[in-house]
Amino acid sequence: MKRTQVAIIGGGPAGMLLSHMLHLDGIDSVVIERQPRDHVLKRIRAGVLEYGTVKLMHEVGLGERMERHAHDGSWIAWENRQPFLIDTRKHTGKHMWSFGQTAITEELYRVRERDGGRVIDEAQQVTLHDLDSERPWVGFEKDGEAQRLECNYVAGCDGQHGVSRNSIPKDLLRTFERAYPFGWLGIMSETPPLKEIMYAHHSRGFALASQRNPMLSRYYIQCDLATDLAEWPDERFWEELKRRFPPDIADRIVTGPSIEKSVAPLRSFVAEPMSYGRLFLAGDAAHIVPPTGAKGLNLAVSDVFYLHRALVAQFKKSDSRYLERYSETALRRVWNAERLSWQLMRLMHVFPDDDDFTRRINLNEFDHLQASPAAQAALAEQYVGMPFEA
Ligand code: RFL
Ligand code: PHB
Repeated sequence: MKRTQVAIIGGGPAGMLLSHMLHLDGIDSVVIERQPRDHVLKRIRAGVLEYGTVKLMHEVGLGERMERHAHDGSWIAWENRQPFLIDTRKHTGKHMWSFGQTAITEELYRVRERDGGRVIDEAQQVTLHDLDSERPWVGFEKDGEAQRLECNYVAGCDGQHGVSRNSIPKDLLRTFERAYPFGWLGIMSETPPLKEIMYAHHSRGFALASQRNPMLSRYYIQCDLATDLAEWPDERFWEELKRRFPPDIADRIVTGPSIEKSVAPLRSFVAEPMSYGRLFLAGDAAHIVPPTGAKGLNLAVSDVFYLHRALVAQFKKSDSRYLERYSETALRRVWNAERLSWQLMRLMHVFPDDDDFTRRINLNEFDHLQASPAAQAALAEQYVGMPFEA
């Protein structure tokens, strides 16, 4: 327990996928997670995955038996106008997947357990040391006892509020940020979802219809950041949701009791560089996208793809070139997703400072997208995800 090749901070999808992929190449890792296991397994988050994300998961033996649904893309609806499909299948030959993050996390924990992977749950006071030396180590407390784990490399996969990013000296880290002045109120309900995923703009605010399986729907509406859930009984949510979709679509929404309800704040954030000495950041630890482009988990997976390749080259061939270029390579894809998510945020939501000019520009952007196959193709290419770089 005292030593491993790669210490992975955070047992979310990024950390667990990295641990699994390293294991397939015979590289040892230990995952250090702050939360209890059932908390990690119950977290409800992503629902839409890129074609390349699911393809990679299959290549590493994951997801065959998991519930998933292919979609030709997602729809964009606009008050009083005809909706259109971001047709990824037509424009790129690739489809999108509905694939719940909860199921992915469960699958990752299942295979790591099967393969004897080491995951330390409920690790407290995690600290990173000597990252700029050849012998970094991780300190933490488990069951009240101080522990020390030595390693060759540290992977910082501990999400938005972890310790890894903050272990990089302040003067070496540059951050870029947009906070949005509203949130998403989301519910999960055991009702049959709409057939397709649909983003809707309305003068009352944004709404999204998504799904997890044929009897599990996921819906969101744009809400005030100060929203009090007690003021949002199910009936009020359904009524507001339906008002934001075109009437013929609203009529098809099947309502029922919610089994989960929460408010998610929305943020764009990037930290550069994504590495320092022997520490490499991956996933939400390095960047956050607002959920409009459905990119967060997809980016976590592409970071892991690049980081795994780099660590394998280092351990197996003493080739450090990929590690040296990791941050630069990962960031190209990150910024692409940041731009798309930000654009879709601007287009689809009602901002408090929107004036008539902005409203006309957004309306024109929708009309242009709806009428122009070239504009739809450009959107489809980004929505389905840029390919991983060689
Ligand atoms: P995670 O999932 O946050 O996992 C990080 C893990 O690190 C642990 N941790 C620590 N461990 C040790 N020591 C510490 N000091 C630690 N601090 C934290 C945490 O407990 C946790 O277990 O990050 P990771 O692995 O990078 O994965 C990122 C994704 O979870 C995230 O990007 C997505 O969920 C974003 N997202 C979506 N992504 C998509 O690709 N498609 C979607 O459709 C999509 N929808 C969404 C989303 C996120 C949402 N919310 C709530 C933010 C919808 C929503 C509403
Ligand atoms: C979801 O199903 O949770 C979901 C779908 C599409 C998004 C974001 C979240 O853009």
